[in-house]
Amino acid sequence: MKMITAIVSKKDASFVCDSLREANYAFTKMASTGGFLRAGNVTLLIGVEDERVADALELIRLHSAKRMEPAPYPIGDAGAPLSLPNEAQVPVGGATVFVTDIVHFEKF
Ligand code: 2BA
Repeated sequence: MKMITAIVSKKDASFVCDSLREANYAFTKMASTGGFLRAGNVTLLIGVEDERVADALELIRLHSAKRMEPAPYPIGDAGAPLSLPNEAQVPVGGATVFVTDIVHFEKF
């Protein structure tokens, strides 16, 4: 058995969780905060049988891949040159995933 610890952005968390739920994975969802940017993110603890690890990772990858999305410049942003379009492409999403061996698993 393995424990997948997946840190995903808040924006993607509900999509990742829905897909895991639909595929019958048991998991725990925790509100967390990035140590560097101090922005909120979501940490998922997913205990899975070895043979289901790849499938679970694929679901996480599918719903939280790093991508570029348009974001509007703040209105009245003094730093934005007038000639720029009113939105910019910013990186969003992405997941940090750890897969660890579980030595012992029990439910009481
Ligand atoms: P990512 O590397 O994609 O990390 C996103 C979030 O995943 C992190 O949020 C943290 O909550 C978690 N995480 C990443 N690596 C981890 C690890 N080895 N152990 C435990 N948790 C981990 P933040 O810490 O707020 O970082 C947000 C983004 O800032 C990072 O995105 C990275 O692009 C950048 N970053 C983080 N630390 C940095 C540093 N020391 N110097 C420069 N940039 C850094």
